[in-house]
Amino acid sequence: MIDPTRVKPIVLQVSQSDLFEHVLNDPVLGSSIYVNIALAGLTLLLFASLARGVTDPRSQLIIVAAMAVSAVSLASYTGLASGLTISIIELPEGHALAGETTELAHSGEEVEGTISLWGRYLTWAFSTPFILLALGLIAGSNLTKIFTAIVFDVGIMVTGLAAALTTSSYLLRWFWYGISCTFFLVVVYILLVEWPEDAKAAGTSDIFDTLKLLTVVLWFGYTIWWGLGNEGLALISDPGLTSWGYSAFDVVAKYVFSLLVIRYTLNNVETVSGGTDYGATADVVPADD
Ligand code: RET
Repeated sequence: MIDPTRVKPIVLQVSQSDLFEHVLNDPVLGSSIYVNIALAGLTLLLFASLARGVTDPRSQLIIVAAMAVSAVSLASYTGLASGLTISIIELPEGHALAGETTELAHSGEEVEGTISLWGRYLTWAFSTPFILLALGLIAGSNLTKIFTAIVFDVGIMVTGLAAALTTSSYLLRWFWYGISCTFFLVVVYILLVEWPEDAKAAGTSDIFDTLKLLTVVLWFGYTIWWGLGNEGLALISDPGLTSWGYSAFDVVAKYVFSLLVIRYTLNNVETVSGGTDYGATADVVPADD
């Protein structure tokens, strides 16, 4: 006979506090989030102190773009840590984790469904445009190409969010993924074909080629990781490990990237500069203090 005291209760509803407590009590999942909150905060302070003396408006714009990546990241990971941008979702039939339950780390209760850190994809729609803005400015590219890269980039993230949250059909999850990858190819084309030409003309090829390589390799990494992780084929089925993969990519794609951008800008203000009236909206040159 089944001993009723040993059967774990299945709860149907989880609250935001449950998800907050779950993250807090799951060391792998929790650390993948908390480490990034700390890094985002520290890099923000570091970048602000490094950039204190910069007065050239175009250099400032590049630095602000790089700093905005850390600022969005701080908000993004805080959303995940608080349980605000996490849900338990029931994956559709056909998915390797369909019918799975999740044991809540703080209470031991079982919930039907698996955990989705969907806030990641949402906030990438706000952080990655700043990465592309910094890259496009360093390459000396024009507004049309920067705008195109950013529009398709936001498209990648929003359709990626849709892929993660679609629970009605397994096929449709991959259909969204396919749309997202198609948008990604547009961004890859700009990064590998358009901007290197612009960077050559701007005399910034050295740094641009390094940043381009770092970005393309890591961005493919995110794309493949989604396919392998708990939301895709679930070859890596643990949400904590899947989350750590993204967190590790983030360290290089955001913080190392921004550090390289800011260091280059600080050391090459003359190359990067567009003059003191860059971006001015009137004929009067604004004061820089
Ligand atoms: C998803 C899944 C759907 C297909 C593709 C993806 C690509 C994501 C990328 C993310 C980059 C994130 C960065 C974050 C830094 O803040 C959404 C995983 C193509 C490229 C750089």
